[in-house]
Amino acid sequence: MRKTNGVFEAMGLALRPKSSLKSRMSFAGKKGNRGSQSSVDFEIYLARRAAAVDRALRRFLPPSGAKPATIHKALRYSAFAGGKRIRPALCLAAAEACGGLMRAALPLACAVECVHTYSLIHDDLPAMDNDDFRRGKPTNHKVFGEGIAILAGDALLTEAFAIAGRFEGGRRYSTREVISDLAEAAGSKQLIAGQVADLEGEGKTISAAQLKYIHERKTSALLRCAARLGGMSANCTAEQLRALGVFGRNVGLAFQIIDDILDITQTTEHLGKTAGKDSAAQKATYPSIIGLEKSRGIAAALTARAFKALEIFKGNAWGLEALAEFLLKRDR
Ligand code: GRG
Repeated sequence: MRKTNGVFEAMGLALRPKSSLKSRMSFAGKKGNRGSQSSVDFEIYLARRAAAVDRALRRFLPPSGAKPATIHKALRYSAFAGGKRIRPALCLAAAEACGGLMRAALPLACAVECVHTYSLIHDDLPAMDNDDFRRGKPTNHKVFGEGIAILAGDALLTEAFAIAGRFEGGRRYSTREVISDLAEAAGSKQLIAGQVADLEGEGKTISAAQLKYIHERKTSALLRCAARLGGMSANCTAEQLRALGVFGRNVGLAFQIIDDILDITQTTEHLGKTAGKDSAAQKATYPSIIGLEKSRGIAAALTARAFKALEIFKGNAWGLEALAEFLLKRDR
C-alpha cells in the first residue's frame, strides 16, 4: 500500500490507495482491460482538485467589483470560464508525490493557471489565432473588446507573479527560485518563443525538429514548470526535481500531439474551442506530417517516457501517473 499524504487526504484530495485506484489503472503502453471505473475515479479526483484551485483563485484574484471593474470582470471571466485545470492538477500531484502540503503548493498551482489563461486570451486575439470560442464561451475580446482583452491578459500575467509570491519559501527552495522558474517558462525563450515560432511557421513547410521546438516551448515549458513548482513547494530533492522536469516535458509534448489530434477528430461543441483550426491556418502538426495513427503512437511513447521518470518515486506518484494516462486518453 502506498503512503498517503495526510494533509491532501484530510481535504478529501488524496488519491485512493493502490488497491482501489492503481490496480484499475493501466500503464499507457500496455494492452489489456482498461475498465471505465479508473477513469471515473480519476475524473472525480481531478474535479476535486479543480474545485480547490477555483476556490483559491477566487481568493487570490482581485474581486470583480474592484476598480476599475471592467478589467477585473474581464480577467475573472476567462479565469473561471471552465478550463480543465490540468496544469494546477499537475503541480498539486507533483507536490503530493514529494510528500508536500496542499497549502504550500496551491499558490504555485494558481500562478501557473494564471499564466496559462493569459496565454489563451492573447492567443485568441485577432492579431494571433483570431478565435471566437474558448472554454465553451465567446473569447475574451469578443465579450470585452480587444483593448480590454489585451489588458486582462497582461493583468493575469502580472497577478501570476503576485500569487506565486505567496509561496513563503521552504527548506530547499526560496520564493525567488520558484518565481524565476515560472518567469523562465513564461518568458521569451520558452512560452513566447514557441508562440513566435508558431506564428512564423504558419503556411510554411516545417521539419519535425522545428515542430518539436515549438511544442517544447509553447506547451511543454509550462507543464514542466507546473510539475517542478509542485516539487519545489514540497522541498523535493534535486533528483526528484530533475525527474519532475523530465515527466512534465514528456507529458507536455504528448499533450500537444493529442491536442492536434483532437483538433481534427472532435467537434467545436465537444472541445469548447474551435475545431479544425490547424488545417484552416495551414499549421504543421504531427497528424498533418505523419498521420493520426503514428501521432498516437508518439504520444503513447512520450507518456511511457514520462512514466519511466517517475520510477524514483517508488510508487508514491500515483497522481502523476494517473494524470499522464488521463491526458493521453482524453477526448477534449
Ligand atoms: C504568449 C500569447 C502567448 C501564447 C503562448 C499557450 C499558447 C502560446 C497559445 C495558446 C493556444 C495553444 C494551442 C496552446 C498550446 C497549449 C494548449 C493545447 C493549450 C490548451 O490547454 P488546455 O486544453 O486548455 O489545458 P484549458 O482551456 O482546459 O485550460
